Amino acid sequence: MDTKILIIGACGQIGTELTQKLRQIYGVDNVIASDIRKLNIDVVNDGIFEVVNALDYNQIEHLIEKYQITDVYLMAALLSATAEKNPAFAWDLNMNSLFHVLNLAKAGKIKKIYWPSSIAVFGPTTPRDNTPQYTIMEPSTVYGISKQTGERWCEYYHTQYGVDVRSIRYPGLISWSTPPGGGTTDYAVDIYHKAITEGEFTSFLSENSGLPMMYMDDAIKATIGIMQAPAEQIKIRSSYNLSAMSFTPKEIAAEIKKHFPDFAIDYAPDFRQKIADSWPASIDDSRAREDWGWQNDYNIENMTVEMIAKLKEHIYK
Ligand code: AKB
Repeated sequence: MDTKILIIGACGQIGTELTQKLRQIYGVDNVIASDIRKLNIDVVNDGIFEVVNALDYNQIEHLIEKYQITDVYLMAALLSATAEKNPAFAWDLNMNSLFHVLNLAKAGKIKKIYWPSSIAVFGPTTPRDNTPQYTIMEPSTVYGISKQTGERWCEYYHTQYGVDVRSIRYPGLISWSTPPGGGTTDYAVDIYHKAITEGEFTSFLSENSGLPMMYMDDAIKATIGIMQAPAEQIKIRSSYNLSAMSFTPKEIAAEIKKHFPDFAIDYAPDFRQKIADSWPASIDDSRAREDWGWQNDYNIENMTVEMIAKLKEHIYK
């Protein structure tokens, strides 16, 4: 049976780039993008698009039957900062959308699921540096609690019902083409825009607040890589640690200064500082490297070169 893909949450930060890449690989007719609303953006206009509420089991089931979907990428979620403002809805969306696709796979209606987890599964009692795959996990955000719980359910559905579900714990993601949506790591995208447009930036995290980060091209490569790997190579069915680089606001500002010597940064930490303080500063992703061959292409230097070049070429022409 040919691969037929449904992406739920296709208009979000990861969804937009993931959808375009999957369309290139599998063909426009084999990739169905969906989201809660229809925006006038490329991901909607360039291929098949359906409006779907990730909380509506029947709507998802209908799309799966209509298009004979084999693989679902469930990208709809409330991220860390937004979730703290609306914990009940965050819990509802992040958990029940996952249950819907897990149950559809259990019922034999789809073959494979991709579900994103996050470094937010870790908490203040987790070792902060080079955080291992298996360690203390006491998340203190509603987003982190939902992701950790989701991981447990993924592993449970795999062990008990044979569901082929695959997952990655994303670090902060940085992209020139899509804006982030309500996360604690969002400053690392905004800083590039402000460096070009204003020459200065106020960070909502303090200068030495180190966090794991990744360029979006690497995140897309990892997402498709884990989904294309033979099932027997995916030995962890909760979620894999994944890493590319780690930096503080001060370090990324220094990197940007290499390109804009007059760039200035100051710091005004807000409620997101507490969230950042509870997360790892760096991640040990050796299991992803060993099991299914993960390798990153980008570090802080080549990502910064590319971010500035692409923003100037496409956004601030
Ligand atoms: C967030 O900051 O909430 C996300 C994440 C690390 O999962 N970018």
